[in-house]
Amino acid sequence: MQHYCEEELKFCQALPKIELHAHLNGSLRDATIRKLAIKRQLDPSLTKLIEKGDRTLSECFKLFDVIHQITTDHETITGIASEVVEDFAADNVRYLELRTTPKTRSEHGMTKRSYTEAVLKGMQEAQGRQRASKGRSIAVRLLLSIDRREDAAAALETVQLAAELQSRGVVGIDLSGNPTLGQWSTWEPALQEARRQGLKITLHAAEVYNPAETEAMLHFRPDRLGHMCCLDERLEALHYSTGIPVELCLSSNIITESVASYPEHHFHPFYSAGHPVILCTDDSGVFSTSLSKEFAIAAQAFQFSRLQLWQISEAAIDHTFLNEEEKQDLRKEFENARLKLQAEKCS
Ligand code: 6MZ
Repeated sequence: MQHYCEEELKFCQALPKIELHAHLNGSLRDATIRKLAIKRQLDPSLTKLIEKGDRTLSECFKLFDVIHQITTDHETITGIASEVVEDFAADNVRYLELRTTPKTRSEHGMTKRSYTEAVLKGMQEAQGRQRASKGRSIAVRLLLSIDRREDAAAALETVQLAAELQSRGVVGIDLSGNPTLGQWSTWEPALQEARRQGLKITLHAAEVYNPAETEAMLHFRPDRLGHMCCLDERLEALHYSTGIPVELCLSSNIITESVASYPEHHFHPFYSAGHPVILCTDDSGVFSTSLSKEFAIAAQAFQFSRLQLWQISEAAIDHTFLNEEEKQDLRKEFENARLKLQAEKCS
């Protein structure tokens, strides 16, 4: 069943957009995954997992482990980073904060640093091609993710790497991974260090019901939160009182069954309460979506007008991890896009 209308999708494609929650290895094109699976002679039983369809949250994490088996070397990492940036640019995303978990793979001579440099290389190549083709420009920054399977030392290594690479476009730290694993106390010291180093912080929170952890995360006061699906009344009130912006991913939460249906998604109550919300894709490849589709789905589920869609898109600029001057540049870009669309309508 399609949860959006084609006419609205066209409008959403024309809308300039900001993507703030996209995982690199979750954003791979289907065709790329298949090609890499063949090249790496992936076990056919694992290939089955790649076939699209609804998948629970735990199946999703199994799928990420499979994708990680086929995106192992530096060249592939650079290639997928470049392709993902191009896909967001083609969807009229003007600013992308891509996130990825730095990986150590001794068999490929890969360290967390060399992995991250391979990603940065791919991002730069795509941006260079975009500028050369005089296509739509896309600005990109990188967040380094701590996987919940990692211990305190590994988390700190990622934070130190991010701090060293700030001048190369790394702007923050994300905490993600299977929400049923690990303990908040393991990563908190590394996240405190990230804050001391001037990095921004976003946390996957309440993707499953875990009130003690969600409360600790809210008290930590990250710059942004992701998901916030499973809150009781007390936590919801605490969350509202913090004013921390939330990255919300409709398709991801529905497909993984964290939320029952689109109209019941918490995007709408958060938005209606005036709490800052940002529409994001999460894993556009794994969930067969795009940011334009997420906007079109929101339009249908919550009966948003085109003006509201535009306002939601533009408001995301405030919540990027850019400095004030860079945010101002993006606002100007949105204004130019608005004038261009109006002129096209009148001609
Ligand atoms: C939590 C998620 C996620 O880092 O290898 N990831 N973590 N919840 C989600 N909701 C569905 N989707 C993706 O990209 C894949 C990794 O991102 C995290 C997981 O740790 C996954 O292994 P990278 O580029």
